[in-house]
Amino acid sequence: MNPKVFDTKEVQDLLTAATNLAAADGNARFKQILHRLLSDLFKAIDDLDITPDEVWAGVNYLNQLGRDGEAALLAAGLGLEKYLDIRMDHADRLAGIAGGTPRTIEGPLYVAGAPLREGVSRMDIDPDPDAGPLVIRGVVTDTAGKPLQGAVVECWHANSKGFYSHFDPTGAQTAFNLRGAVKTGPDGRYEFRTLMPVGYGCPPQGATQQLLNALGRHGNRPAHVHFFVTADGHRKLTTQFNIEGDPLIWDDFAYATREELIPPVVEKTGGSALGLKEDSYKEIEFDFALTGLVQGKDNQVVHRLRASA
Ligand code: MBD
Ligand code: FE
Repeated sequence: MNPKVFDTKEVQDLLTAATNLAAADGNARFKQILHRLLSDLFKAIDDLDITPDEVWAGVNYLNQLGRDGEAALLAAGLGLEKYLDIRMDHADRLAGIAGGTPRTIEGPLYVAGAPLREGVSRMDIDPDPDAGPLVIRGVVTDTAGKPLQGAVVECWHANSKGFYSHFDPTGAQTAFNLRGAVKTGPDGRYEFRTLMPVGYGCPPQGATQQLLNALGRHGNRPAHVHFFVTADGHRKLTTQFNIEGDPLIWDDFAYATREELIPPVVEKTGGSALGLKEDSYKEIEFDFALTGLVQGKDNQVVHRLRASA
């Protein structure tokens, strides 16, 4: 038995009533979106003969997802966040915007409020015996290669366990460990002195991993470092780079890897003079090129709920 009722007047009237589509009250944009999404859900139930048990399993899953606070994590894992990037990339292509450092997803683990330093920031506050020193440095430019003074580079990444401060399930990290912000001088240069991160894994008991298990997927990311880069007169860049050589580099559960975002890791000595925990350290040079405003506006600023400390 697979009753087809979606196209009946009764069901279409129900969708119109549930989203208050015929009335002037409420938010018109919200009503339009919800009507479409609810219609697509109803249609899928009809087409796939989704059972009541399956519907209630899904409803219950949403409750669990909320209790776990993982809706934004699931959005990354389902490729929804990557999809928004694909659309912004395409919008840029259509607008003839080129030459900037490629964007990639923000992810759910940014925390606002890291102390802003001039030129250089030491990001590792807590000891992490399993992580070696890492220097990340480069220059912020416009798309013509001109260094940008007064640009702000924000950086955040995981520790040697793949955990981020503020979200660490072991409670081991202090506020803003492995989180930094630097303002560039006239040379446009920024530098972060930190520790080598390890890839993130979804909480094994969480709702996101539960869903991934049902898909036969893992919930891991290769080692990576996140950035926001802002400068007057330019669009905010949200990006990451990957640590080259990570076995998961092309098997990221959040689909954030891009060819242009895998800089070489170089072995260096002289870390003691920089105050690093060992004289031997790794260095990643990574320059950021920012695109200009579009008709005077930053059309790629994303508003979303973010943690702050
Ligand atoms: C991360 O560290 C991350 O960057 C993303 C996108 C999702 C989960 C954890
Ligand atoms: Fe991350």
